[in-house]
Amino acid sequence: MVKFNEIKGFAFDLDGVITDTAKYHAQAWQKIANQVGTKWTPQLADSLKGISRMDSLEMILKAGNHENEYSSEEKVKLAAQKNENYIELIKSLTPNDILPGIADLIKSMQKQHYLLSLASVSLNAPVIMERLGLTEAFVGRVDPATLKKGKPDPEIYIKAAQIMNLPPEQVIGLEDAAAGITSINEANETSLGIGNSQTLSEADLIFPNTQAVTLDAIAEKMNI
Ligand code: B16
Ligand code: MG
Repeated sequence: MVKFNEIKGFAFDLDGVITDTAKYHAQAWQKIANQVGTKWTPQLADSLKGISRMDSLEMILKAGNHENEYSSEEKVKLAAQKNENYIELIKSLTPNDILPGIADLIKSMQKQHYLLSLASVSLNAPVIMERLGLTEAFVGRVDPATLKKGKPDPEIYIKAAQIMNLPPEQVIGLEDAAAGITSINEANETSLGIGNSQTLSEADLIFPNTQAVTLDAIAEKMNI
């Protein structure tokens, strides 16, 4: 693992790291699952974290063996319907919805002149970042519409480093989902996982929750 003093930038996942939009994604998808007749389970909800909208729909259909029952057009309509449900739910987001410790972490990074970029596959990321009051803190974000492949492919984290003009070795990627950790590792960045140490066992650094992530704690883990 690289030493902490080589790090110059951080690439943030959004859902599960900066804010808990997962609960809104789950609510919105549950309606679609009911509609297509797929049983909604916490495991299914978990497996959709970090997965793009259309890929999530495919997984929901597959979980109920309905993958061959819908045309491409019908799938696009179902995904659009999910997004309408979701947009309704995120209307009430405010800076109070930033996960514990993350606003302070971002402030301390800015103070120490680290660069920050956003590596979210969510097409709704710009409006969410605006509502959280965080847009200005980031030098930029990867536009998920430009990606050939979503997480776990490394493309999104490679682009997140390029946005900061940094080589991947100087970047730490922060993620709550296993697919995201794989993406960071394959991009040759240092992976920081937030959550369950079993699910995130591939991460270079693991923190149990967002509150535990501070620059000091990261430095301590990397310099041993
Ligand atoms: P949208 P992340 C991901 O966000 C979510 O974890 C995932 O559940 C969602 O399906 C995906 O964004 C796409 O979101 O429908 O808004 O484009 O973790 O990459 O920040
Ligand atoms: Mg996430």
